Amino acid sequence: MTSFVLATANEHKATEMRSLLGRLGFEVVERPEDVPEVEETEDSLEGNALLKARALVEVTGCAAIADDTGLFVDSLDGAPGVLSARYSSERATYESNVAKLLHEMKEVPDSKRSASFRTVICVAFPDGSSTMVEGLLRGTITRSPRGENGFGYDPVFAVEHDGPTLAEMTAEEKNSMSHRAIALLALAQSLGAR
Ligand code: ITT
Repeated sequence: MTSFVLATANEHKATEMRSLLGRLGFEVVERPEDVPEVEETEDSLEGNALLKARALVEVTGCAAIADDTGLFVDSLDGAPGVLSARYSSERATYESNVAKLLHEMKEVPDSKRSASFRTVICVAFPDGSSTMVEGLLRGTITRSPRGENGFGYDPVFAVEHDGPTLAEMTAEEKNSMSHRAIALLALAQSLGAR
């Protein structure tokens, strides 16, 4: 069984990845607690995913898997994008990021509220090689937060206009169609062909 050290320090992302990777037949090794958080200094999801995966390979000597995700809003020219975690400030919370997003979009009509979640998954191996895949989920930004599940921007992201937000879905429902699920399926296919 292929096993990876999980590079994320975000427990919400880690929970989704454990469940999705387990279903695809991968074994997940927990990130050692004493590994410092990697600063995301690159200006692309690909660059940051590679940084995070390589940092864990260096520390553990094992294959590592990292996810870098952003929300790209069309009417905001792709913002918050790569800066999704720190959109409202360096000490941002999920709530402050969502509040800033809704504020920036208050004049944007329903017909122009399209957005995408994009996840880049990178697996880095001890021999220096790496594999990168992506998953894209299109949807729209709602006018106010709805739902208690999920995390981050889930309460304001609906896949279908007037449909439930990702935070109104169960974990199983989100995992059956999310950007992260699509990326991990692509990873399983890519590693199968390796
Ligand atoms: P690590 O770098 O340690 O993995 P992070 O929280 O910085 O954790 P990202 O840079 O990948 O992770 O994600 C940026 C932000 O995007 C994250 O803090 C959330 O606010 C948001 N986000 C990521 N995945 C999401 C999802 O599935 N649903 C909603 N929001 C998400």
